[in-house]
Amino acid sequence: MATADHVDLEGFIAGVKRRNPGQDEFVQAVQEVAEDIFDFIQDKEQYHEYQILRRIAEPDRVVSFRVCWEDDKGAIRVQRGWRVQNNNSIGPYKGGIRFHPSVTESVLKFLAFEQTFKNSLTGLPMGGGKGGANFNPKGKSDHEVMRFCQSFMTELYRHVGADIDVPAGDIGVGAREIGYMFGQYKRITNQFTGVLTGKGLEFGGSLIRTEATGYGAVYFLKSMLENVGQGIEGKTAVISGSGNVATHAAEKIVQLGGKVLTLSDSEGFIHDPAGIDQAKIDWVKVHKTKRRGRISDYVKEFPGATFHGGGARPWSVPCDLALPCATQNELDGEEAKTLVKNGCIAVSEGANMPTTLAGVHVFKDAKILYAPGKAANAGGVSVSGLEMSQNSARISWKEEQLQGLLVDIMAGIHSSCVEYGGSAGTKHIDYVRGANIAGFKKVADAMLAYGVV
Ligand code: NDP
Ligand code: 2IT
Repeated sequence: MATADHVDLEGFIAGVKRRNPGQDEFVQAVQEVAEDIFDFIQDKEQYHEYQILRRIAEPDRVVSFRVCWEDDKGAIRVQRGWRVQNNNSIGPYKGGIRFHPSVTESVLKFLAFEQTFKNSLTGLPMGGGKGGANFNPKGKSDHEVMRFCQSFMTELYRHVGADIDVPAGDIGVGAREIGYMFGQYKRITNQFTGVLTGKGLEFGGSLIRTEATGYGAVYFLKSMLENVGQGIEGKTAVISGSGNVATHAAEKIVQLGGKVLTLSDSEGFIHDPAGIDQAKIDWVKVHKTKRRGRISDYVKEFPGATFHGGGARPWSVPCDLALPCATQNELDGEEAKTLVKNGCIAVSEGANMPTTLAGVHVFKDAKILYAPGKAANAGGVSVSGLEMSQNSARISWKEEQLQGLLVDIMAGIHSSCVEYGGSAGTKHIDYVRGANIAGFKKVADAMLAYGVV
């Protein structure tokens, strides 16, 4: 084989930018990973020779399709759908589906790229993928959402399968949407297989899948704190988002004796100095999923709280712990500095890439405990992997067993990060570096075994 072309980090990033014009989120995600991987592979010739990172940063394929549906007034609506199949070196493509007006090819490519490393970290056999559409479920009737989901699956079904690519939920895609999509897949193919995860318990879903991402992010936080002789009990937490991940992260913080001060949505955040306890979290869950309401309504129900509108984010509220659980780039460099200045000692990302590159560098430089999403929020996809196993075996595991497996998997990811993120002469763990390298290594070694494909 010809000698590899050893580009440096800057040259590599320039190439990624050139090949993906206007895809800022994708470039950001690749850059964050490349910063660590270039350092790690410096003296590992094979990874250069076989262009491993260059190949992981080029999705296996990106499928884009038209999704037509009819709204309740009889008007024809047209949306764009995608499935990005990033890498299946260690298992079938796996990753969620997002319905949100901000969805673009760049957003889904960044998510599929991140998912490849995240899924590798879980230790389960899953490759990386992500899909979605620029569809806004907010304000739509159930029947409109159903017709959209059916139309979306009418194209997607030919690209997915229990051993090919197994989607799940993400922003704007929860139990309702998964039900409609699974129903349509079954109708078209006449097959009852584990093609989606996050299914209802009546039709092949797994216990604790709903809770797994938020709970897992708190288990990871707990491991980081215990590693420095601390715990969650008595600590204050600021959380963004008020969806699946945020509410379950809040629930686990409360169960472990912490106090949750904030939740948010795209319109702003609520601050409840008395603490958002389990009864209040239950109210938020029902309000967001059943009534499809806004977080601002919280202050009408619980008058001790305040609402901060205009899209305000909660990072100025002093806290010990911060958990961004809404969306990408929701915590910038200035906000990261504010958190550190106010005494925040640990950040655990329930969302995918919620912190900008500038923010990541602030946390790294301040040497606080900082868990990137690909490690901290891997609990959700882990239980999805366990749902796939249960579906293949046509069996349902008990809750206790699944809770134990989730705890074990999150502890395993923490150990991997410590193994690759530690450095001689200091106790500090760089969890970003640890997650990037541990996630990369397994995928890279599988790719080396396959040769050039
Ligand atoms: P949900 O749809 O249940 O909730 C999303 C929450 O984030 C809502 O409160 C929403 O507010 C808010 N949000 C969405 N977009 C924006 C935005 N542009 N600006 C401000 N707030 C916004 O989604 P999830 O809880 O499932 O997902 C949250 C994050 O967690 C995402 O980054 C997702 O990729 C990640 N994740 C999810 C997993 C899962 O299992 N569900 C697994 C791993 C990661 P609003 O109602 O106003 O839109
Ligand atoms: O970002 C994620 O890990 C998810 N949205 C969950 C993916 C999954 O397949 O469960």
